[in-house]
Amino acid sequence: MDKEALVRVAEHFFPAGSVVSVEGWGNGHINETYLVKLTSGEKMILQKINQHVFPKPEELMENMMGITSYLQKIIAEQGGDPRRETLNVIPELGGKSCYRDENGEYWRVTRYIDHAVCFDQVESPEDFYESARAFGKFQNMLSGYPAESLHETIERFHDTRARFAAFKKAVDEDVMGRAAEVQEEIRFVLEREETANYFSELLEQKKLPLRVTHNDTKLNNIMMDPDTRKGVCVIDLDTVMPGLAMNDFGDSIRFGASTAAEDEQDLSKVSCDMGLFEIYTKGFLEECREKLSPLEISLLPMGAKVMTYECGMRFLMDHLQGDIYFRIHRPGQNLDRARTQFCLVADMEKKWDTMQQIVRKYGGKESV
Ligand code: GN1
Ligand code: MG
Repeated sequence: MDKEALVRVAEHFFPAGSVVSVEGWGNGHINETYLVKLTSGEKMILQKINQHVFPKPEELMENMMGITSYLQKIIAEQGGDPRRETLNVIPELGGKSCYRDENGEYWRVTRYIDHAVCFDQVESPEDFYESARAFGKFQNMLSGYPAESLHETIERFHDTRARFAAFKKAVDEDVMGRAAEVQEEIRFVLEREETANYFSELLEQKKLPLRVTHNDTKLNNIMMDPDTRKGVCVIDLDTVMPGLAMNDFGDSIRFGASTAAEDEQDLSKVSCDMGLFEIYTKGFLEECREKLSPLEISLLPMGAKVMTYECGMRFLMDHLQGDIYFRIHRPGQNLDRARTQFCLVADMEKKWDTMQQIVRKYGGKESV
């Protein structure tokens, strides 16, 4: 989309003449994100919601308005800054939470958070610890939110068993003719069906509670203060829905405790760092331990494994289907991403006892 067209979109949120520039922003794989500068000197974030991924943008915005206003209230009560410590949605000039353009695309604006940065990789263990505290606090703050009022923005998002079935179908269909080249990776997924079923079975047995969870807790979905190095704001709220606490923990480990980038091609660089695993476990449990059951706490390592496995399966499935879901910047990038995830899963399997011990150490006395 050209710059003038983007400015015209932004002018549905701000008076004509007040938009100075609109430029591409951030590293998300799903929505299109832009930074808007205004004549007032203020900055805003403009996003086009990816409707292939989020087919009901209006429901998504209803969730987002509900969650952000709830969080703003709690943050203010706790003496924090509600304009900075959670997202603030700026409605379009007509008062709606988002703007639908003539092509049916949905756009939204949130206030830009000044003096805060996102990391694509952990720079120091302390940063990772602070991100754990921020996600743990997020879990804690939303523990009183009425989960039943939330729409499911992506159906069965972390239903790993359903994703396994979809994966098998994609392998059978092999629409791009790529399956023959990735037999080893396909086998890796198929050999671990019990990992795919693990949480689904416990949910069916009613042993696990559904909580309001973020569902996409990677390190770059949190903004940190570059001076104090503390977490400022949890962002990317599109997938906040009822889910499992272990998955929020696990997705953070998948991304942040890895010693390499998500799309690293040299797999000798990829492993799950136990020092980082420990520091994240400590920070996360310090903030939300009392909200979790002993069973949930004991399943945190399983959350890490399930989320990493699921994500690898999703990347591989997208590779097989022609890269229709995750944005790629070079051919084969989704396959590279899948390979790093499988490498991490295999590494976690080797380090399983250590992961369990670490969780027991921080899990409180009743943890199993
Ligand atoms: C996507 O939007 P982003 O880049 O924060 C994806 C996550 C994956 C992640 C992998 C809605 O997150 O589920 O774990 O990429 N989000 C959605 O990097 O599918
Ligand atoms: Mg993101």
